[in-house]
Amino acid sequence: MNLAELHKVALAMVAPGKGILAADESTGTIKKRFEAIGVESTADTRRDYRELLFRSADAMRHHISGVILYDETIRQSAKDGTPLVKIIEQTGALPGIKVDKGTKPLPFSPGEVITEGLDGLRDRLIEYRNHGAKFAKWRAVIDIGAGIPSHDCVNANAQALARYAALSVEEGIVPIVEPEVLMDGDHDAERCYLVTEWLLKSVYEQLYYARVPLEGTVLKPNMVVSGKKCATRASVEEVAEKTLRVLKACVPVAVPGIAFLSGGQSDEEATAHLDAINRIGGVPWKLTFSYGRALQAAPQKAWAGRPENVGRAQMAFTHRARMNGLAALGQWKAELEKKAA
Ligand code: 5MM
Repeated sequence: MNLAELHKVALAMVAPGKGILAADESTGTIKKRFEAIGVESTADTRRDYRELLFRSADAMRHHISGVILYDETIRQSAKDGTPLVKIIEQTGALPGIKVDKGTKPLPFSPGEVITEGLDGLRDRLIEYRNHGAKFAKWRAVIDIGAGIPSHDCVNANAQALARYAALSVEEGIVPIVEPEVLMDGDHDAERCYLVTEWLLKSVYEQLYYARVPLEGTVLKPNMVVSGKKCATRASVEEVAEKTLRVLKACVPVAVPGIAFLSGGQSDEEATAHLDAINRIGGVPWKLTFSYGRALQAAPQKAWAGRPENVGRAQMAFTHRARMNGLAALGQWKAELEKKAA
């Protein structure tokens, strides 16, 4: 493990005006996304779709620092035979890999899940490193509801994140640590704040026990938002203020950067929130995006599985990447969205 090298990679992942494209949908998730646009999910359609994203030269060169890939994608080649990893590298972005194996019900904890994938992880990390992965990602999922999350769920997921992060650092791969508090419930933003605070404090406690050097890691948290079914919506300013407050209370200064997930926010909400957070600023970390849905919903709709729509889909992706790149600098303006429309 070379910590200086890991730190350099972590800083490159949160470079000014750039963020991470989360394209690591598992086979089940991408099938759902494709169903919504009337596309059959096959190895070829998944390859074609992801190839169009990675070949969006403007977006990739100027606004995307790294791409999180799925196991299938890191092994795939483009139609012309070029490995997808190479296409990403040629744009100057870093290839990364999702290494968790998804969630399973947590025993004796109805409604709660634990992320699996630690068995054999060291060997898989070595294999992914040989495929070119510079960073990895593991996502823990915490739901808010009546009586949940439980202590067991928060603790078990924090411990798994720490084990994963330690193994990744040991193998010379920067771990993205992703503890996600879901926004599915009817809870308000204050409850989201309290659960996020509990989760982040537990994660950094476990990372400390696992001796993970934080300089070689990146945090991927949720923002502090109202649950989707909550009657009262926190304003953009409130989301920004609460998100910064919880990060300041929980995240050590040694962490080089924080790249938020979008978690089901609309495209424009995710951009507006990131922008408002960066306008307040005054924190020791770079704050950027690591969006899946908020970067891909528009290009997926524009593509709809048709080769003749590839250009339009690339324009839609480039627009969202540019908007979020500006938000990462606190320079986004709502008018820019209207102009593009
Ligand atoms: C790309 O979406 C990922 C989904 O993975 P699964 O198929 O295993 O559920 C997800 O982990 C993603 O990397 C992050 O949560 C960010 O995505 P969003 O859509 O929340 O920005």
